[in-house]
Amino acid sequence: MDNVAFLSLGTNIGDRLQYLHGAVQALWEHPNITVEDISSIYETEPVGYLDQANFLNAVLKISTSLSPHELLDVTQGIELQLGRKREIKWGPRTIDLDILLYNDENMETEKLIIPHPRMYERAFVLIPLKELGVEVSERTLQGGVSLWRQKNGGDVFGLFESLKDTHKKVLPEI
Ligand code: PH2
Ligand code: MG
Ligand code: MG
Repeated sequence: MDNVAFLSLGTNIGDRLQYLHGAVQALWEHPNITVEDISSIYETEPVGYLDQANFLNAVLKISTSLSPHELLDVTQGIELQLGRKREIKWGPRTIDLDILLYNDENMETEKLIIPHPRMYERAFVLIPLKELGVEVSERTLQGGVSLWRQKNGGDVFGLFESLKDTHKKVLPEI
C-alpha cells in the first residue's frame, strides 16, 4: 500500500450518513485499500448548482496499491453500488467519491485529473483536507461549511466507531 491518496465524499439525497457509511465501508473492505484517516463530517451549502439540498461532506486519507485509474474504477463502482445516477451536472447525488490527491502526482487524462481541478475553491473539500494535515494554498473559497459531526470531542463519530468495531482494524487515535 505504497501510495497515499485523499478522497472527497459528498452526499445530499436520502439518508446521507448511511451513504457516507456505505462508501467508507466499501473502501475499508477493499483488499488493496487501507483507510488511514477520516475527517469530521461537514454540512455544506451546494456549490455550482444551487437549487438542491445541503450536502454532507468528508475527506478520507487512504493508502493503496492501486494506480490512480484502478482507484477511479473502484470509486465509480462504489458510487454505482450505492445507487448513484448521473443526471444533472453538479446536481443531487446519493454519493460522490472524488480523488483529490494521489501522492504528489499531477496527471491529466480523459477520465481523470489529479489534483482535482476544482478543489482549490471548494471550502467543503479544503476545510476537511486541512483537518487531515494537508496544506493547500487557498483561493477565494465557495460555499458555507459547518461541522456536522466532529470526530473527537463530545459527539460520537458513529461512522468510524462502528467500522472499528466491525472490522477490528488498528486505526490512528482519533
Ligand atoms: N459536489 C459537487 C457540486 N457541488 N456542493 C457541496 N456542498 N458539496 C459537494 O460535494 C458538491 C457540491 C460536484 O461533485
Ligand atoms: Mg464531485
Ligand atoms: Mg465525482
